[in-house]
Amino acid sequence: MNILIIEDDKIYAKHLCDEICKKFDFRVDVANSLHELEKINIQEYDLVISDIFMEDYDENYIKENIIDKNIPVILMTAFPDKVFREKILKLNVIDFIIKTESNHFTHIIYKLEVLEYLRHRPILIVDDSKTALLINLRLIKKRYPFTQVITAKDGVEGCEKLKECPNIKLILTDYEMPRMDGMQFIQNIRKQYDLDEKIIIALSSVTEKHISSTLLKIGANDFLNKPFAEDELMCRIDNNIKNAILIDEIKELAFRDSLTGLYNRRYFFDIAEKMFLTAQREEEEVSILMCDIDHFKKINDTYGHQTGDLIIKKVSYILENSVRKNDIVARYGGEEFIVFLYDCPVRFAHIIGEKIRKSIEKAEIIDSNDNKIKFTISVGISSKGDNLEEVIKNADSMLYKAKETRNKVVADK
Ligand code: GH3
Ligand code: MG
Ligand code: MG
Ligand code: MG
Repeated sequence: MNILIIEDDKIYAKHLCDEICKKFDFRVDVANSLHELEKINIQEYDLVISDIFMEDYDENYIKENIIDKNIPVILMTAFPDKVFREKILKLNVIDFIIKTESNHFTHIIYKLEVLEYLRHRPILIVDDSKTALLINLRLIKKRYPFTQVITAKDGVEGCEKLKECPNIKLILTDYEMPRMDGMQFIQNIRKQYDLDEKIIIALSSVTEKHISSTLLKIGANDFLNKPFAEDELMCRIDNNIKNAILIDEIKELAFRDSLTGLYNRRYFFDIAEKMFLTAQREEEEVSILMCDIDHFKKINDTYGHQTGDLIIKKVSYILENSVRKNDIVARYGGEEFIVFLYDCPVRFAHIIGEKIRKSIEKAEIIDSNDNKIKFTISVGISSKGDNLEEVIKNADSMLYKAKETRNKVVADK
């Protein structure tokens, strides 16, 4: 994203710019005055974060020069009063953020995180009322301008859309609908997805006392009574998405090996067990590759542990880039790796193993003392076994055989 910050407090602008650059891979420019702003082509930016009051500059200027040109804007102000708030919320802006001493930039950073997170994760709106659908659609497009919005007219269509577009993250659903109502729709989603996988916000105008708690109990993440304030829905969405981002981060920490970024052993077993059962059901063949760096102890002893780490990272990189996206590569132990190849008979796995062995044989690393170091791995492959553990055990025996010569691939044929 290309971001423009318009702010006359130079220090504030600089800090905000630094914070954004620290966190995101965005290009950020700053304009500190109207004079600087007039030299800039605003159309080049995906998003403008702007102060409201500057010399010769107020919300009317912003309205005419930025908002009316359809550039997404986040406004910042230190002094929002009630009248001003009302006025701002009527404008076509993503949000307005209150500058305070204590929160520094957290609100803006959060907002950018949410916008970025939803950039590749569509929002699904389900409602049988065309008017309600249109109002929510407009609201979402205004508040989340980088997000694709998908609509459905009832739960049945909602389920279809979810199947067609598996990366939908957030669902806004009405309660009373024909064919499949909100209650049944939420129950259907929860059969397949946990609370953190699909976020559901239920919206209803039903005045029945227990409807909100019932919807929450069967699996909605949040609930809003219709009619609701536009800003409130946005805040609920943002809070739920913030939680989702935190959960994703925690999962990443729990599932990934910190040195290589590969999946760790625990996650490997978690996911590989499931994939193995699916493969058995669908009668697909899977293969396991066990890889181990040769004479690694000697490399560590000669060049030091840090150099050893560089080699582990290089091997990980080659492994990950030698297999398909839906195969799993994990760090199994210190200098041992495991690869799960889905829908891959052992003879193909052998070809892949050989390709990996050769790539690693060709690679080299240069460490901090300018040592050029080459390294090799041995690979054991199997697809034999009634369960995952057996296949791994067989691949391990093949690795043991490969280690008789090293820099070798042995497959269980
Ligand atoms: P072989 O060819 O038989 O596999 O010999 P090897 O020396 O590679 O095998 P061995 O199992 O004897 O030694 C593995 C070494 O890997 C020992 C351990 O200190 C080192 N190691 C394990 N984890 C790490 C790590 O994260 N970083 C580094 N640098 N070394 C590690
Ligand atoms: Mg309805
Ligand atoms: Mg080993
Ligand atoms: Mg080794």
